Amino acid sequence: MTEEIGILLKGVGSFYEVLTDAGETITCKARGLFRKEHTVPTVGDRVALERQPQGYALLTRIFPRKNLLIRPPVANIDRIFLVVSASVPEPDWLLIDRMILEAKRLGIDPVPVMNKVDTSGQEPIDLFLKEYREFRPLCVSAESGEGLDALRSQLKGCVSCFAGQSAVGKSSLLNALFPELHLAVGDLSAKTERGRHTTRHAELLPYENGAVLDTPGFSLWEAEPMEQTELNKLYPEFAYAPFCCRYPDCMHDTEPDCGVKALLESGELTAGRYERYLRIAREHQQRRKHRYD
Ligand SMILES: Nc1nc2c(ncn2[C@@H]2O[C@H](COP(=O)(O)OP(=O)(O)O)[C@@H](O)[C@H]2O)c(=O)[nH]1
Ligand SMILES: [Mg+2]
Ligand SMILES: [Zn+2]
Repeated sequence: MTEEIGILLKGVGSFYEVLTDAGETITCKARGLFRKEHTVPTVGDRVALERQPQGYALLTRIFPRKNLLIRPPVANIDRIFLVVSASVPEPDWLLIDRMILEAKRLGIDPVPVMNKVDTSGQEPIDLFLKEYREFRPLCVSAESGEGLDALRSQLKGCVSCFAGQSAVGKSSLLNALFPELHLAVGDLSAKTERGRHTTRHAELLPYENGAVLDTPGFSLWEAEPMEQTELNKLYPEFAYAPFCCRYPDCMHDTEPDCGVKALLESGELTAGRYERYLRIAREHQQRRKHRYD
């Protein structure tokens, strides 16, 4: 039997739907061995399957995962859209900055998205574009359709998902991209969505050589404390410092000869992004100190 390779789109009971690299959707049953190995086939898994002369195809192998998110369970995410609102609710930028760091550590490409640009003036948009320019930020409106083509082009060829605070318009954006979804939107949807999560697992929607998770709702996942040198690498804008910091593990706080402080003084780095950075850096410093408590 020849093996075919594909991506696991969804699980329904003990059946799994796999989109093969040849573009066919095939319903499979899992090989009994997975249960013995305590391996749970997960949405997003790269899998091998073998068609059977009779009955369902068999899932025979799960390839090693690049990453695994647990709420909802999904493997091998390439890109995460971090959605904020241009008006209400007021963005929690600290949350966005933390999620950018966590995403990068997991090998996920974070793309900040400002939705509801139809409801705001230019000022919050300009600041957003400046602060997140290293992350190819997108400005969109689920309502007017503005910017959706740019968002669509970022969905191509990768496995992506949406995250962000409640009511920023994640469900509205998914509905705009996939009109057949009919996700509940608005105040009432908060409850509906929660109910939905308990009754049904997330699934991937195929989209132009890629796929999008139909369920937004990642909260912040727990981060291991980081070394300062690692944190420095996760701020791409620090690479533009006019000169290197005197210390390689510079926290860019009160140290002398700090290239990052020079960026701040020149206005290249905004006060907001810097202050949030410092707060995160101090937290990691504290957590490193108490790591073995
Ligand atoms: N004006 C405007 N309202 C929007 C936009 N996107 C979403 N909304 C509204 O914002 C509210 C929350 O949207 P929803 O998609 O449920 O947010 P979620 O909690 O992130 O999934 C709803 O009342 C939507 O109609 C937008 O682009 N413009
Ligand atoms: Mg929603
Ligand atoms: Zn420094």
